[in-house]
Amino acid sequence: MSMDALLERSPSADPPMRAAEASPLSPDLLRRMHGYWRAANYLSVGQIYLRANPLLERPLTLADIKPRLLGHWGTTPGLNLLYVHFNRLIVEHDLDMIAIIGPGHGGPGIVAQTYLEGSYTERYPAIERSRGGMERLFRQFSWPGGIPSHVAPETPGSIHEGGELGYSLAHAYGAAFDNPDLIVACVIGDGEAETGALAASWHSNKFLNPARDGSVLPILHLNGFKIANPAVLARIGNEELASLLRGYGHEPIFVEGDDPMLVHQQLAGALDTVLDRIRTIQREARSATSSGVRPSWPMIVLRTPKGWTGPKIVDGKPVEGTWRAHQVPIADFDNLEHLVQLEEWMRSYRADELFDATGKFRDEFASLAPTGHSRMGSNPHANGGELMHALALPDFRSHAVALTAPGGVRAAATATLGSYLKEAMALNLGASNMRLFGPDETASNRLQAVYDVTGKTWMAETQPNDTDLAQDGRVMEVLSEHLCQGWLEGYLLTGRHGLFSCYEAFVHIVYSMVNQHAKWLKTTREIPWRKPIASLNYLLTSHVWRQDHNGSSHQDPGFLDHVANKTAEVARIYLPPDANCLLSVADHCLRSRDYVNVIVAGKQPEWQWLTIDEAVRHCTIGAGIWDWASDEGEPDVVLACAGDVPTLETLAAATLLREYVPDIRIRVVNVVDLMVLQPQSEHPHGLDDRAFDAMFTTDRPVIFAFHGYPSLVHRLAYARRGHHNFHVRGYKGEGTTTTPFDMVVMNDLDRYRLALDAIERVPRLKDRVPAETARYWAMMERHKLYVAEQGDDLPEVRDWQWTR
Ligand SMILES: Cc1ncc(C[n+]2csc(CCOP(=O)(O)OP(=O)(O)O)c2C)c(N)n1
Repeated sequence: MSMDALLERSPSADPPMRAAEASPLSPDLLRRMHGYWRAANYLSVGQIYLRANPLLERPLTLADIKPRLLGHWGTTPGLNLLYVHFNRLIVEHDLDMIAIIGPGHGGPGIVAQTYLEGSYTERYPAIERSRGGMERLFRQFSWPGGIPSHVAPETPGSIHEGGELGYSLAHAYGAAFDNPDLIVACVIGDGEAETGALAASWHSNKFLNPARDGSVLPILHLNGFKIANPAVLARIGNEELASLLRGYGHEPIFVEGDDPMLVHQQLAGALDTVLDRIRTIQREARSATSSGVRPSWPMIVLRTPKGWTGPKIVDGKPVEGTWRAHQVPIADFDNLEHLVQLEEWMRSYRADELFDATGKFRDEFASLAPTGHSRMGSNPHANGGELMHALALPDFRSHAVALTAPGGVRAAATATLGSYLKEAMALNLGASNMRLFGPDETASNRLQAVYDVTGKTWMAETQPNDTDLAQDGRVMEVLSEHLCQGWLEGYLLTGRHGLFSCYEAFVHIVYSMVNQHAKWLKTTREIPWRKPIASLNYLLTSHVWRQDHNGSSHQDPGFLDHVANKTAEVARIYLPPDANCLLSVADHCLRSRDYVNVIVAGKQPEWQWLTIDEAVRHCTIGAGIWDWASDEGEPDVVLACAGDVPTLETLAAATLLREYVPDIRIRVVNVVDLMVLQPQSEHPHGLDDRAFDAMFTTDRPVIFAFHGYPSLVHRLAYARRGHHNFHVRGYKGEGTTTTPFDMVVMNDLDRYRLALDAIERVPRLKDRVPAETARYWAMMERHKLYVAEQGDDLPEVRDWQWTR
């Protein structure tokens, strides 16, 4: 097919393209591939049902059946079919290919396939390719202490769990970026395709550059049903579906049927066509005369029955080809008819033709599989740590803000980071292993310096006034937090590095995705063959305290609570108080492995507190007493803070307190690494009790100004000796379009409130409380009036500067 034909998007009136009726598979190859598929289906059913008698050497008895039947059959035969056909393609064309399985609940299929190809036994030697090994393979599935029912981290060749549907295609693109020779086959469930994340993911093809990236081969698996309902895309007719997919920039080829022999031929032909098109697209894009025009990428729509080859009718109700096939089609073995039916089903695969008497997969079928790293279960891209190289990172000190005294200069933290990221990006251009991800906010978040060295990836149309768009850019901007997260996860899981910068309030959109990634990391730490990968780094900016102009929709710091719930092995939260601390923290995070790092930092010009050397020391410990802001000796009160705006308010409160009560003794403690608050027994970053008590005291009031919801500080510090003295101020859900200072006032995090909090809690100042309370309310009145009339903060607040 010519490139012109490829580039020309088909008018929607064109009939959907069906796979040719030719027979690319020779009779012998067809027979062997069909045998391979039967073997995989047999092993899948065996895993769901059997604890013994794996080769059915004697009639099944109830004792052979697992007491709890857990697993998903419905999607599995389709996955098995595709895997066998991918294998043929890999072998015939010497492909570097991995598969992402969207319906990850089809775990038994992928486990069976990696077992048949030998990858599984190499990772888990006890699961031998023998009768005993097969029995253990069956027994361990969905068994306490065994393996999960999904395509889990434990499954060789997987970078995608699939338990939570929606992220397969985004992961696939993340894996393909900067892997020019890799083909990422991605099976998408027709139910999964209804999710928002998956629906957005089709647009990923506008960000995939065929000249430097690999390819993604989406296969929409129309088995027609979900758990209990038909799937939308299976019921809109081929023409409408083809129009939809073409609208997304794909040219679909339909493979449809329920006669295995015909479907094998059709699918093989479709895959040959698709591969041919992918290669044509890549050849053109990589040629000196490339048009640079975005191609229409091929894809396959596979319409086969759900639960194909399984029982057709159970208890008088249709099962194959219906939603009833979704999980365990035959259950309840009190009914002995069911035992007979299961045995008939399993025997229909004729396992004795496929496995020899010792349980070994017969060579005539086994030899169809690729070998070595070509096997999808052994492809190193799916164990990204094996391929990962550390980033070349610049000396962050050379980007530091120069400071002669605390509070002597203002700087924008994220812009400072931007200059560091620019250099980091430049240093790794050659390695092509670093990207920056963001939902249309990189410049808004002040990281635009990176555009000096790389543009924003863009394969769609351009206009003369566009700026910084580039087909080979390394900044990934798309207005979908799901896509940013999914792409980055796929990129990290295949051994590369990145950072996701996001408005703090909208990162909540990916709550569920970070859950799944954190669980993946936690599990992989326990799997010896899974090598560490680069951490998932978030830079949350445009944060709650500086979203005064956008109002309450843009104000919510709760992502910290969410991440703090994740396992201590994985979760890290940093609140650098100034630009130099941000540099130190970001450099640390980019070097770290297997964590979810959340960094919160503002983008507005703010007062700077620490020199770069002080910042490094401070961030290394994670928290510290700021001597320059503190009085010597035992304090009357500890003013603690975490976050840039709370730090500013705390220091301003210290100034006020010294003005109100000249002999007051204040200690200022700043927390960068939030997890220092937890006891060491709960988190590896926790300060040991003695250091914690020495810092916060055990008997003085601690007024803690916190960036996020106050309850989080209490949660983390509740077991500390002095916790009952902690009085935490933070976001309490008050917000609107107002001034920056009014935002902190609305949430009682302002300097005047913090100062009054301190006076109220220092016993020797008890008598002053009524007068100070009156002063506070007078101040609040003045503030509110000024803000309402002038539309700006009081000059003494706006122009406040640290002096001591
Ligand atoms: C986000 C999400 N919502 C709901 C579920 C529960 N669930 C598991 S499987 C399934 C149906 C999946 O249908 P489809 O993607 O078509 O897969 P298949 O039919 O091939 O099993 C549902 C709703 C889930 N796993 N993830």
